[in-house]
Amino acid sequence: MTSMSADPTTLFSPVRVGAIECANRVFMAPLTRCRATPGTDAANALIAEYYAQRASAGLIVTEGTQILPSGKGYMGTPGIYSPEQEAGWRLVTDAVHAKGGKIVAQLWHVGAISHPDMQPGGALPVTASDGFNPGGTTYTQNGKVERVAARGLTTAEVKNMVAAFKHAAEVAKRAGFDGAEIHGANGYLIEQFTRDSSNQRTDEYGGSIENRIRFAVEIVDAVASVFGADRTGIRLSPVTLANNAKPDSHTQATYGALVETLAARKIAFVHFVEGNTGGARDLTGFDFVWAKKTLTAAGVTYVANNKYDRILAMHTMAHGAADAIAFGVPFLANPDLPERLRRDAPLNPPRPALFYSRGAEGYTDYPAL
Ligand code: 8OZ
Repeated sequence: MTSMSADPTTLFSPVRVGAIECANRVFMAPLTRCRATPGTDAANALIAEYYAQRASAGLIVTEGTQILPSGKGYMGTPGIYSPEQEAGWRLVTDAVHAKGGKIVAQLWHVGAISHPDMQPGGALPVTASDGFNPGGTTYTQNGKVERVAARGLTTAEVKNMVAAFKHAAEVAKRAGFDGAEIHGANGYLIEQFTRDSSNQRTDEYGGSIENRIRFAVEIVDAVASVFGADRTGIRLSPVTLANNAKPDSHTQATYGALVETLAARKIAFVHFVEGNTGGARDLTGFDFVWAKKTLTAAGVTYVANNKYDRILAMHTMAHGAADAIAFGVPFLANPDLPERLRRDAPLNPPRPALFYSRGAEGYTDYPAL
């Protein structure tokens, strides 16, 4: 063997993720692309073509899909709660499966990251605690707007939210997905509950670590009741500062307790943003090596993500520090990324101006080798 890319035991060997048989360990990370059909927020033929082009990924995690209208935070993101949306996702899963791929739906609620302009009835966005404002600006149908202070969910509403995640999982299952990834990362609703920097609740969903992780764990159990724990995963970003998220006061203790609970549940996988989402990997505060060992001991797949390139991915696999690597931006411009990495072929450069635009340009027009 003259090239690392020829080694079948690392990035290019099959892996079983819970009950999902994946042909290789080059996974496609969730990527927001804003191409849903206006009005219905449904996936469509163009989105199906985009994912089918990327079906050689060991596993595709879809872009974030809002579980409710109130979970939407950006123009053009797809939903996963209505019959039209179920039909749209069926186009996607059929197209990916026809090419031999595997695909899980990412279930998402943005919480306070939304804006009244995007909320049903112009209501305040919802979050863990009254008055939480992540700050910054967002784009709505009314242009660039400042974020506002969100409204804390009542205890009864939190339970309804867990039920809404379960409903979304049921839609995803009927639409033909191989499983679901719960979006527990990047400063969105679940992370707003997890961190004491955004959760000041006094009910059973706030205060102690056990209480703050309860929302995530109940959602995991709800989704697992639909798909089975062996087709349920979650994405976590213990140290991210995405969406202006402030660190938890005890990152290792909080996320460590969550990881131990997920290990005990024997879910299919935990997908880690190892650093600041889309940015620096040199943030400290969480022991990802410990997480890998803890999850591996329980038979839970560790999916690593954030700024991986070919060399870092191969090195990480060679050292047993991950079971699979999720690539985001590289997959966007390279539909055949696993083959390009295997051959050490050049990568198409991405066109950031078209990440969140509309239509096929910068979306389905990237050539394969
Ligand atoms: C980029 C733009 C909009 C949303 C995330 C779902 O950060 C996102 C997202 C990323 O998880």
